[in-house]
Amino acid sequence: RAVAYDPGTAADSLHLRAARVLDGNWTGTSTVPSRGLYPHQWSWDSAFIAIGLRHLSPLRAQTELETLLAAQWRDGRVPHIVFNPSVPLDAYFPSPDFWRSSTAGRAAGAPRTVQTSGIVQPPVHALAAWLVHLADPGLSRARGFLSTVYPRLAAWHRYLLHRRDLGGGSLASVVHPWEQGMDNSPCWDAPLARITPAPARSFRRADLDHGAPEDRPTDLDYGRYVRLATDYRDRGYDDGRPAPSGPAGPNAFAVEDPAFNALLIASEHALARIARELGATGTARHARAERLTAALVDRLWDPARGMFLCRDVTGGELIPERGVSGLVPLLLPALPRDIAATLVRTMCGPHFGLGSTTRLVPSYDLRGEAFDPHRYWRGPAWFNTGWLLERGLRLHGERGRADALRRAVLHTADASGFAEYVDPYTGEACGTTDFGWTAALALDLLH
Ligand code: 9YW
Repeated sequence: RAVAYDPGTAADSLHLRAARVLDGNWTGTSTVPSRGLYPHQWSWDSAFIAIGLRHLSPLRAQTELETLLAAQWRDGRVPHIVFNPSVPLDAYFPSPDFWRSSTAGRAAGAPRTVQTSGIVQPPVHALAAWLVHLADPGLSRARGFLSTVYPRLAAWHRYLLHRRDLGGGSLASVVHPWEQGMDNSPCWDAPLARITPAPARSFRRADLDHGAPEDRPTDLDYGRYVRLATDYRDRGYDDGRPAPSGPAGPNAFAVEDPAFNALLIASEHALARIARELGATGTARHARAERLTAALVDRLWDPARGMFLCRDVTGGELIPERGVSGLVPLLLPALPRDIAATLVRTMCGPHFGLGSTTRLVPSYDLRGEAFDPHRYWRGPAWFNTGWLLERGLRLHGERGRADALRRAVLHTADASGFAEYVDPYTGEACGTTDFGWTAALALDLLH
C-alpha cells in the first residue's frame, strides 16, 4: 500500500525530530547508533549518520568520519566499533576486554590509545566522505578534510582488496556475520552451521537488557559469533594465519557478500572523485570500480533468481537464500542494463513485494522458510537498505518507484519514532527507537 506523505508541515517537523535524535546521540566527537543498545561508535553507522548530519552541521559530519578514521589500524582496517572509554564495560557485549585490540591486535597495528573491535563493517566511508564534502566544499577545503581522509580511505580499500580477497576472484570476503552488518541473515545459516558455538555461560549478552528477545538473534547465533571472534582474536586478527587452537580453523567462515562488495565499489567511485578534487585524474580508480563490478556479476549474479547471492568461500558454493543484500548492487553505475532491470523486477516481485505487499523492502525473502517479520535481519525492513535502494532506483531511471520508496521511508521513519527496523508489512517499530542512521537517512531524503 502506497503511503502518502505531505511534504509541507510534516517535513518541517520531521526535520526537527530527526535533528533532535542526532543531537541526542552526539557525544562531542561522534554519534552513537542508540544511547541504550549501542553506546559506542559503529563504523558503517557513522558513515550513514555523516550523510545525514551534513545537512545539520557539515563540521560535525566531517568530525564523525575523522574520529572513526583516527582509530584505523596500521594494516588499513577500519574497526567496526570504536569504544567510548567513559561507558561502563558491561553496557555492551562484546566489550573492549573481549576484543583486546591494543594487545591481540598489536601485530596488525591496532592503535594504542583507543580500544576498538578487530573486525570490520561495510566500507560506506568514501561515499560518505564525498557526500559530506559536497555539502560544504568551502569548509571542507579550508579544513583540508579530503586531503586528511583520502590516504586513510585508500589504505582501507587496499586492506579489503588485498588482505581480504580470500576467494581469489578480486572480491572482498567477510570473516564474521557482524562484518557484513546484517548479523543473523538466513544467508549465514549454512556457513555458520559449521561453527561450534561458544558455551552460553561463557559470556553475557547485554543486548537483551534493551531489546525484546524475539526481535534479536538467538543465543545459539551469539555462541557462534563469539566463537568466530575469539578465534580471530587468538590468531592476532591475522587474515592469513590459522588459529592456534580454535576448532573453527582458518577462515572457517569466509563469505563474499553482494552488498559489502557493492558498497566497496560505490566507495571506490567516490574515491576517484575525491582524488580528482585533490588534483589527480581518478581514472584508474573508476576503471578499477568497473572491473570490480564485472567481478561481482561474474561471481555472485544468479540469473535464475534474478538477483545477487552470497558466495560461501569456504564451502565453494553460492548460498541459495534471497537476502536484501543481493539487491543492493543496484547502486552501481556500471551495472549492465539488463541486470539493473531484473533487480528492479525482483524487488517488486513476490519475494520482496515492494509497491504491492510491502511498504519498504524486507531484509529477507517474504517466501523464504526462515522469514520472520520481527526478527532483526530475517525479515524486517531497515532504513539504510531503503536509502541505498532508493538511490539505486533513481540512478537507473526508475523515478516513480524511487519517489514512492522515498515517501515510504520518510513516513515510516517518522511514524515509528526512528525505529531501528520495522515490520515490512505494517511499519510497526521493532528493536530500539531514536536510532541514528534512521534519523540521518530520513534527513538526507528530505533534502
Ligand atoms: C552489534 C549498530 C549495529 C549495526 C549492525 C546491526 C547491529 C549488532 O547494530 O549489530 O551488536 O553490533 O546489525 O548493522 O551496525 O547499529
